[in-house]
Amino acid sequence: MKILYINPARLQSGMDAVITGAPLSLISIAAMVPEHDAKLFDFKIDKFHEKKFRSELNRYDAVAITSMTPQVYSALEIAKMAKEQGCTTILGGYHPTLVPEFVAKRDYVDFTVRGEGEHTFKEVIDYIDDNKNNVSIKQIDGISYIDKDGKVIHNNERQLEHNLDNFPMPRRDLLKGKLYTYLGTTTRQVETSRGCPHNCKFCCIIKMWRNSNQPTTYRTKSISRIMREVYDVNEREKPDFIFFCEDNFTINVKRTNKILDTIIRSGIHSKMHFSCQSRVDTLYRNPDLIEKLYKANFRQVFLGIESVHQQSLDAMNKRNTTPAMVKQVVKSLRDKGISIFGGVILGFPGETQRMVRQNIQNTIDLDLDCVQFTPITAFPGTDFYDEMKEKGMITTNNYKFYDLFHPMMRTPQLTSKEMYRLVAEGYAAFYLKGWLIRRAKEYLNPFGKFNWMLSCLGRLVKQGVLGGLSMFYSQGITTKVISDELKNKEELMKDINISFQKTAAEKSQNGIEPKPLKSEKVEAIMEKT
Ligand code: B12
Ligand code: SF4
Repeated sequence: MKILYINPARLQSGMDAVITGAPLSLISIAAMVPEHDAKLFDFKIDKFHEKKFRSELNRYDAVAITSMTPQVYSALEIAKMAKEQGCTTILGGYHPTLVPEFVAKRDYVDFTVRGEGEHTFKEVIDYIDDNKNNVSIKQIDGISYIDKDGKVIHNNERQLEHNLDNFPMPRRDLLKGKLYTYLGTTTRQVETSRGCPHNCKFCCIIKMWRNSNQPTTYRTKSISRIMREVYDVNEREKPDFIFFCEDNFTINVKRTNKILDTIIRSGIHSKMHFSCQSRVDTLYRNPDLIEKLYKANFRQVFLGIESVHQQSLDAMNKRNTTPAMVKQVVKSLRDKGISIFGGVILGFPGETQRMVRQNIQNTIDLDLDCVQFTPITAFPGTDFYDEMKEKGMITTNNYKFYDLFHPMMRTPQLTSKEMYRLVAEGYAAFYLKGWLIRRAKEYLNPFGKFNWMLSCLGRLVKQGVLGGLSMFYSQGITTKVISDELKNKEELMKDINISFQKTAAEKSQNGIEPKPLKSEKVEAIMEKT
């Protein structure tokens, strides 16, 4: 059989302007059916001409399309086109998992795959391919489809694979010739674990990687498997960076240390840089980890900073994080020459316009290398979404706007229009008021801590700076949108400074220690097993 794997269109706004990540989802499921012909069409990279694309579709028996929530209309459009050209259509990924009905009810989608894709995809392909195993469609766990009476059927859920090492290596050969970049650097993703033991209010990871009879699921690959993947990427593609792409690479500190030690011992870190996503509380409690990350040539860390307001952090279920910890961790990382891409959530319920502006100003003061300001977003399929819907806070059902750039909800304090204005204000104040000069001074200094940037500076400027700026201008983001309130820093931050210092002082005076992390309990459990 011939299978075309499809990554849907680029988004107009948000991170897509500065990052083009390879679809690890598609190359992971493709690895499960190596006996079938495979090709990857990536709308973010490959040129699209409808006529040509349709005639290309004629050559395939099946298409496998991935979709996050804001891409879902594009994914459905492609599925419709593929069906018209006679292909069997299979859709999977975040949105089909979180809101399966939305996808499965379309008569041009043959199979909607929910949750972990590998085993389900293989069974679907075997089923389409003359049903060699002679199973009934009802026996394929993890799919939704329309039955012959026109009813949407959701089969039993697919249990997660216990041992991630049992999955074959992703089909990286399918990425050949496509230029995937993060802020201009050639970057490839490697996934070392799935799931997360935390429970941040706004996050959909927990719903994605979970057996419904368990509160949480966290699974890891073995270190030898991770190293095989690192070597495979290096040999094939020699990227500037490998990005350990799971949302929290440092969940289990002992395991993270082992991975870093192995990387250092192997010497592979002299061939490329690494980056990962981590949490402030983990790095705060484990400063040695920052040292070791640096030694292993990690030069970029994605951190969820979220808010300068403790009340928001608490309400987000990030009670273990304080603004003082954020400040400390950011300083420690940057002092070493590790750049930080921070995620900051604007307008969490309870935050007024003034509080949001304080959050923006605090982000500027932290002097992060890059920031993504996200209007508080409730992804459909999460408990947070249900709660916000019940309270009448959801302002649009158009998933196009669920892109972490446009607001999709309001709060008791902010309308969605005000929220959008604040996002624009945040980006303008952060990036258009001296950021470029500050960064250039650091990155262009051949003797400075960030001199590792020099090798990819041209591409960084082209994609990271010019791509980002042109996205801002296309969205009407200029310095004109910065409010007088944000311009008057002293007045704006006067109460923040007090509570900021108070938090730190309180902690040292009272000797208050943050509560043990749930992840540390998980570590203890994992050590025993
Ligand atoms: C790396 C990453 C990116 C990269 C690369 C994206 C890419 N092309 O894959 C970049 C930085 C570009 C990115 C951008 C965005 N991202 Co992103 N990203 C991730 C991250 C951290 C890892 C994704 C990954 O590779 N996982 C590993 C693979 C193997 O898992 P997977 O993709 O889920 O695929 C499995 C299953 O879903 C399923 N499956 C998936 N597709 C298909 C298709 C078929 C046919 C089948 C059968 C099965 C199947 O099988 C796979 C194997 O089990 C996830 C969080 C996470 N931990 O997953 C967020 C995440 C997916 N991103 C998210 C979002 C919102 C975005 C942005 C909208 C943010 C923004 N405003 O810029 C953009 C959208 C970009 C776009 N147009 O594609 C959300 C999605 C939420 C949602 N409900 O859709 C997540 C979950 C982050 C979060 N915590 O909220 N992202
Ligand atoms: S730590 Fe990251 S992945 Fe885990 S629940 Fe929080 S936001 Fe989601």
